[in-house]
Amino acid sequence: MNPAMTTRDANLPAEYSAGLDRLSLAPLWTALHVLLPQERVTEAVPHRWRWAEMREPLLEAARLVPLDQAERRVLVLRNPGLGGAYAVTATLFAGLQIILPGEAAPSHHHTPAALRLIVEGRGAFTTVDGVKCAMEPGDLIITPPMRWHDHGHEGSEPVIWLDGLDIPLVRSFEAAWASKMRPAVVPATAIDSSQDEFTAAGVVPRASRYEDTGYPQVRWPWTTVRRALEAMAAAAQADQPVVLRYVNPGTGTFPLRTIGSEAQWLRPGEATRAERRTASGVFHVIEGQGESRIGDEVFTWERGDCVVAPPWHWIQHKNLSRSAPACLFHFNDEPALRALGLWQEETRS
Ligand code: 1HN
Repeated sequence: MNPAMTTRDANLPAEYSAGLDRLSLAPLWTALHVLLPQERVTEAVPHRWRWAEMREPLLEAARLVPLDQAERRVLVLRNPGLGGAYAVTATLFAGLQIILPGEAAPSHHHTPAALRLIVEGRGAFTTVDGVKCAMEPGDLIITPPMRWHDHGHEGSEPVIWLDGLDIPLVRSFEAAWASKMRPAVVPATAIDSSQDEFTAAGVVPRASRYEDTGYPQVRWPWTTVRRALEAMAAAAQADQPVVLRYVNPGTGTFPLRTIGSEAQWLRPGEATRAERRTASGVFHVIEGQGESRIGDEVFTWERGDCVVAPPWHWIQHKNLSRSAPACLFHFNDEPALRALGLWQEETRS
């Protein structure tokens, strides 16, 4: 916790201090150590949200709140250290969204970047600039800044996904803005058209049939990513972590400018070496059972759980199964930190 900021120097004449106040001026010397502490401090704390405790309240929200009224039916993961802010870390937002068969969440666009990681259910889709993206458990879909998007559902069971956005970061620039909602658009094709150009690693279309928005790929199916992780795990040395980064296939760099995403495969019994980074982020369990140490806290986890890691906390994961792999999805603010010259990482030897 930050100590309170003092703008008054008790050693100064009261009249002088009052004069500064009137001029909207303040001495820096009373606040410098708070603005620039000598150790990294975070108000965000490590925390875990259990899927087993979130699922019912989400289904209940779907019974209680009509989508016409909510527009987006989301329960927000609020970091207990951030004083009730709609934020999971100082820069990131996380929430779980539920949509029922036959519902349509209207179309809009906004300055914050967003991603979705599908947690449960089949038959829903997100339309990004007219491109229909099927939502299957474990899939990643991005909706980049200012790209129109809506959600629909043609299936027969509730669909729930994790939303990750950079809203707190964008709000700190006072740059958060969204268009008015419009009715959901009819996608350009009746079936998923997100996978017709980037279907294999190492090859890209010489000419795309899509408009160049800077975001050539918006959906990464879990079946593809899981297969890649499994192949990598089979070939990797036992002491090498098995982690894949989601990238823009045209540039090989982060698909969004502010939010990075990774998928990690933990072999049976594997424990990772502790790492710390200046990035903050959220881990989400796609499959398996294990535990993560974040700073001084240890959280056990299973499928659907979310764990938040504040910046510069030592992070270590363990797969507690002796026979099955575990898969973690992770999103973070690494691209934003890199762009600002603030990226740093360490691995404990
Ligand atoms: C938003 O637009 C979506 O489009 C989800 O599904 C979550 C959280 C805050 C602000 C906008 C969506 C959001 C959001």
